[in-house]
Amino acid sequence: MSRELDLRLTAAASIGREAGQLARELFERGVPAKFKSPQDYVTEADARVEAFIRSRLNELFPDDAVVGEEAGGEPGRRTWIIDPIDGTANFAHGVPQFGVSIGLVDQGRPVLGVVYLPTRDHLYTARSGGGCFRNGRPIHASACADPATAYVEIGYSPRSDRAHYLRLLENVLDAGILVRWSGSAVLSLVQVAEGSSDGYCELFLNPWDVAAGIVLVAEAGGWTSDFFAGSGPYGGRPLLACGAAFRGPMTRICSEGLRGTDLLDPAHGIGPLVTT
Ligand code: LIP
Repeated sequence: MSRELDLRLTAAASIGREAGQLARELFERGVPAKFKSPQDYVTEADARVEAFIRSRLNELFPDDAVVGEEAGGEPGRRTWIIDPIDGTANFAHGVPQFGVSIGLVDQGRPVLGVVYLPTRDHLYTARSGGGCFRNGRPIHASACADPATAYVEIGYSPRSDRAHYLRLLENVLDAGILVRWSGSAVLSLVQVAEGSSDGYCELFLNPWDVAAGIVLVAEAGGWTSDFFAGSGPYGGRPLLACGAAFRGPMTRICSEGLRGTDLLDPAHGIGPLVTT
């Protein structure tokens, strides 16, 4: 298995880098944006980059399933989950904060993650049990354990329940945490993996937003909620991610903010409530 994974990691890293170069060219050239629904952007670049990644994966690993944000797909025993451009709203506004994300889920468990941020030329790679790397150098999640010094990202899209989001935000602010939001789940997750932020929470995410990033965080010594708990969340779910030392405070603060909502149902992978 680890040989097969290593082979896939090498391939995904090279495909991710090439896909990111294409995304960057299209970003610099400028492509028109449309809306899939209010505030949910898509550009011609999303479809082109996804088609490129799909064709390369299909060519190299014809027995693996592929699920992507733009063209969908059916999961299989081993499934590549791809987000061609995460941070599309940033991309569409000329903000150079977006990334290509390629994850691999084997029998329901995420085992490999590659994220490439083309405007920074940062390539993040990890596979189960192998550590996490940025441009080939090991990276580690933060050691922060104190909310009063923590910097955390709280993501939002109109798919999140607004009342739940506001309660969560209020709780996090009350705890003294400094809150920011980059506009890209993938970017938020690599920041947790490299320790440039201490945590990240978003109430509604799709598997392509997180499949790669949660492997990066886990392999960097961080923690995430179990997004892939149960029988395959190919719909939206919440996600919590942070450095291992911040897991207690982060889950307590977020859980308190979400008390009384169905988001703490173990089926979502973030319950039960942690109070330590
Ligand atoms: C977006 C995420 C963002 C989240 C949005 C959306 P896209 O992905 O990165 O963090 O808030 O719901 O999923 O559309 O830019 O690939």
